[in-house]
Amino acid sequence: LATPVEMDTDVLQLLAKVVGRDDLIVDRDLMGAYETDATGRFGERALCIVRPSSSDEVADVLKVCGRASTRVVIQGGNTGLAGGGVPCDGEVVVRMDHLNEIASHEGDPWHLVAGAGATLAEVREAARKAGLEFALDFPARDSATVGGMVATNAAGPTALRWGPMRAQLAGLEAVTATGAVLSRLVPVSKDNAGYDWPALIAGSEGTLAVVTRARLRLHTPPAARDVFMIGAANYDDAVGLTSCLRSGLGSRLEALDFIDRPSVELVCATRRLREPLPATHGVYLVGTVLTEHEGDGPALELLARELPDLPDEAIVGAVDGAGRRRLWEYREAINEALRARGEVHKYDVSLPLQRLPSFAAGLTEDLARRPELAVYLYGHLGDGNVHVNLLGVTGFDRALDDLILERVASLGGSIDAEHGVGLAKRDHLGLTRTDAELALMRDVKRMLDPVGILGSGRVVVSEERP
Ligand code: 2HG
Ligand code: ZN
Repeated sequence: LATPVEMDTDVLQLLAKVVGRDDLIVDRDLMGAYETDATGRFGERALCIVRPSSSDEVADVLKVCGRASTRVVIQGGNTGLAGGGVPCDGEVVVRMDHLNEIASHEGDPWHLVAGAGATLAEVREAARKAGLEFALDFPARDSATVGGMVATNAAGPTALRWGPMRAQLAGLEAVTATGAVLSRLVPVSKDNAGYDWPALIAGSEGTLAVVTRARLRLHTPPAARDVFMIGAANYDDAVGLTSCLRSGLGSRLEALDFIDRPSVELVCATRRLREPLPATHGVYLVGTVLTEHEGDGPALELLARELPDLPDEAIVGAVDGAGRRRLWEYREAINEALRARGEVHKYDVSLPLQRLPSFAAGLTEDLARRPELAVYLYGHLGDGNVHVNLLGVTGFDRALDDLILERVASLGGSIDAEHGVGLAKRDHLGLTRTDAELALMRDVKRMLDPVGILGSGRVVVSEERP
């Protein structure tokens, strides 16, 4: 019988044959960059890093690993926050950066086909060059990749108007754990022939198949995009304003995020920014309004009409590029400002909008018993999506996870909104999924990945686990 070391040597040799020596990294120093994620909380020692250059090479990598029962984790831009894209001990990390081709004019002018390794910024730029737009955008745009975005069903502020990554998919190519290349990239917009497997792979966080290419929908750029910031006294007022804005602006409201007072203070201090509004407020709303056609009328005037009782000093608007960026900076700069202060403990959750005030109040009450923690709340208000960020937590804290996620579940929310379950929340999946749903997920996982090599232990834990 081969010893584990001999088996690993065999696997490494076979992988080198598939991807070529230059795209197999085994040097411990070079591997370090791929072994931890952006939170610094997840990641262990990898067996090696491989960088395939085609879907067929991905398939061959998986076949080699499957035969040896060697586990694999798929990594895009490594911007994940839930531990879904970094290795557990001894896993092969499959980096997708070589599959970064972007092709426009692929049979439908309102689509482009992007390789899994293309970044969000590259997709946005390719769309712009075609005179069109890709709907999603968020701060990790220069690193986050198409494959990772499909795998996590990524979203961000503009998902309010356009839906998350799954809604941007007009087609997908993916490789199953057993090495079958599944391709549905034909340029048709309506296709109901059989089960919608691309929709299943989107959001499966690298546990069912490896995304290799995606056909993405584009849209015509709006005539104008205006940005506003509104100060609200508290979460009740913020929710009231959200309802007014959503019903008054309809599909013209592209994004509506919120920032709590501590996050505004943090960003102002870190970036040396002025207060965004003349007075201070408990909660800040920042949003984007579209003018789709020239004749639609100025967006900020429409907005002011919807909110006649709002005092002038509680709202500012921006219609030029620099002004728009300045207002969104208060929101986009929070993650980096937090990271500069130390290890950040994150929960990405969603709540029915009306329950958001109870959630925030309950959290304050719960965390009053943990005065060493600093709490920052922000997120995508229109979608009821809250990013709970905590400074002062050391390592893993199961009691804290339970406290926060059980509160979310008790209010009818979801323990995961857009970042993924990964390793971070796999043990809490049952809080907002029934036993029957979990059993279905395990069945699907077993069927698509019978040996259990793909992203093993993430998202849904097999029953055998103690
Ligand atoms: C955002 O909305 C991202 O900025 C990251 O989803 C949020 O780091 C976070 O908690
Ligand atoms: Zn977000």
